[in-house]
Amino acid sequence: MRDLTAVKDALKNHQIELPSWAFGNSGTRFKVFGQPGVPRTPYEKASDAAQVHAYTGVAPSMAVHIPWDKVDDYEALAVHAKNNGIRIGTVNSNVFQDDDYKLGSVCNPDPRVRRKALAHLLDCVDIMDATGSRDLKLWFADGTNYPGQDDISARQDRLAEALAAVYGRLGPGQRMLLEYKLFEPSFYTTDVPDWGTSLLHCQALGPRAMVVVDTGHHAPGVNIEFIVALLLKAGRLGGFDFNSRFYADDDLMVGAADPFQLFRITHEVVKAGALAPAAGVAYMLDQCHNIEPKIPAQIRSVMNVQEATAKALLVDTGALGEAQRAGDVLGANAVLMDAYNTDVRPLLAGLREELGLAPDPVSAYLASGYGEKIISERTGGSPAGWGA
Ligand code: PSV
Ligand code: MN
Repeated sequence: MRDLTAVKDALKNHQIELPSWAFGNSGTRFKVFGQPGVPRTPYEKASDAAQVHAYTGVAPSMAVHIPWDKVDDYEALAVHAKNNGIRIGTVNSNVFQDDDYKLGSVCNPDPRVRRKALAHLLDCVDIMDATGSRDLKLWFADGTNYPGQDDISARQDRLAEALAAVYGRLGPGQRMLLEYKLFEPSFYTTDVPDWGTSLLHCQALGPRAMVVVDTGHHAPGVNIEFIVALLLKAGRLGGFDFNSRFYADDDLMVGAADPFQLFRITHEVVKAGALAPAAGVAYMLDQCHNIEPKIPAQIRSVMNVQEATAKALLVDTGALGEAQRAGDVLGANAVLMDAYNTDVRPLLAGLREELGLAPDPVSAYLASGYGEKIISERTGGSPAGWGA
């Protein structure tokens, strides 16, 4: 696509979802460095997420993680989000932070623990009903550390049984997104380690079960855009958890470690016509900001996704197809690289001005005084963080 008006229209319609947990304190297993002014409640997280949308114009929803974002009244949380100009998006389940889950959650050999985990997943669908969320995102820490520890195949049966129960509970228009992860916290087997496992389960369930690609959940060197292309062809790409990795599940800002990979991924999405919200691919961030200020880091991340997407939209598909059909290896590669090497920052600055926004969202946010305001206002209470 090279028609600039069409490129801008596509970018205006593109929506990126923010994770509530990006606004709370986070760290590594070595240390959590607390930051001043972080939210103490899910309501304050939504207020911070709304700032990101206010300055970028393309981040109108915030995903929640249960129980980190447990509140008494989810409808009230949805109303608060709406009053701040955003909505509550994907509901993420959490069956990995309870002593009962030491040997797994829905794959646990103990039926009592499996029932407890399933009850949580069903509660998450109740929350979706209250918030009006479309997607339930499932990630399981389940797996084993030692050969022989448990029966690999029986664990798959337990997983399938739980997934079927949750799928059966979904309301009209609701979807289930199944995320995979190569390893961690389990190191010998992981029960959903890759896109193939996730896809097999989704296909057994039905069309509203889809795969989530977290860009940090692969072995080094894996060609993620290939996975994306195949899932799109199968109609099973439910969404992304975007972040950057150098080594493992680093959760750094998307587009920071490898902006070229992000471009290659977005190129596959654009080619498949899957950018617009109606295509049903959820573009979510799954990040933690351990040492950098959180709201500007989310703004920067949204801009990184936008830049990669703009470049993908600028690929001259006609010339690319021609070069590919002619077997012109260097010509085809040059067409792609021309788009990647285009400086899209002026295009995006112009786009923001058309939307009535400041051309540079980070400096506009920093000049707004919001950061100072939350530091002075959020004094009592406990700052939110993992498990809070
Ligand atoms: C697991 O590493 C994961 O990517 C899942 O999406 C979790 O829900 C999320 O991280 C928690 O940060
Ligand atoms: Mn994730």
